[in-house]
Amino acid sequence: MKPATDRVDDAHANRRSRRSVTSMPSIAVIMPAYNEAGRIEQAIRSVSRYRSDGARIGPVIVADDGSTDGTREVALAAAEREGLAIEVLGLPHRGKALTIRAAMLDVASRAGTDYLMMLDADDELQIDQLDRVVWSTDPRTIYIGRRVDAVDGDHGARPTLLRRSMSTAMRAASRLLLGIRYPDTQCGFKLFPTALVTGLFGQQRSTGWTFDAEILFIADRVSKLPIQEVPVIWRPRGTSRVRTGAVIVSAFAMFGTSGRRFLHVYRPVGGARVVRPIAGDVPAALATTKPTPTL
Ligand SMILES: Nc1nc2c(ncn2[C@@H]2O[C@H](COP(=O)(O)OP(=O)(O)OP(=O)(O)O)[C@@H](O)[C@H]2O)c(=O)[nH]1
Ligand SMILES: [Mg+2]
Repeated sequence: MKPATDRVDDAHANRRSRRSVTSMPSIAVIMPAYNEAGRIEQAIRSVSRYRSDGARIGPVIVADDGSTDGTREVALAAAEREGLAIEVLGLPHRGKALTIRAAMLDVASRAGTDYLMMLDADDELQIDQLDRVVWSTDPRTIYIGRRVDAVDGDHGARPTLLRRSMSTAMRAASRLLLGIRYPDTQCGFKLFPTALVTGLFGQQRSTGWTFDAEILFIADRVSKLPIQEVPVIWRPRGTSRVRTGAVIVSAFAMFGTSGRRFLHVYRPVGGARVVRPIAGDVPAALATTKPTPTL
């Protein structure tokens, strides 16, 4: 049996050769970061290396909402060392959900890329796993990471029993209250077509842990947008900062989303009709989709 390092190298090489035959869209990366001085350097390095490898990545934006541990300085220094241009947004401290929302809306209005990627700044979900995406010809497709134990010869860590139980509860709640069936709604590895970001995140009302589920609900159940899951490996780096208590409190917010669901508050984004591409189809231009509602 090959040593673990060789298996990891083989997995990277396999993914790289796959990328050369698929057409990757251009992607702006938004990394939410709060007190990530200890982990963000490695995340910046991974993004930079992937970009130098030929991936269509950039701009790279760190969405910091008031870190007190020098995250901003560490990120800028790491980017300079790597020769990667990054922008650090200094947002008021309002937590991950509202920081992501603010950054997505801001960057969507000026990025000029096909996609906005939301990527955790702790390098636990490495960006080169974008090579696993089978890019659709439908430009409205949303891609969401789904953490798995192993894929393509790559092996990840198994979350603790507590985290698995929390994910199970989250899965059940999203299915019962929102009617969505994605097993890993919380994965910090997601891509949204830039043209749809304002319509989706502009309708986000969740301020806590369940915001991903709200966005997926608007995309899936309200807007019937195509959503593709991407198997990704998760490699923990340090202790998780997700607190059970905060998750339980924030889970109640899903009742709010569910209430808005039944009051028909959410509006479809990007045209409510699903167009399934067939072989030889010319990809539909985003400009031809219905205008997205603004609230
Ligand atoms: N801007 C901002 N980013 C945050 C905040 N809380 C978490 N993040 C970022 O979100 C990403 C994921 O963090 P968390 O979901 O809190 O959890 P984690 O400790 O990585 O937990 P795991 O799910 O176990 O990996 C990291 O890049 C964090 O820095 C916040 O309040 N503001
Ligand atoms: Mg993490």
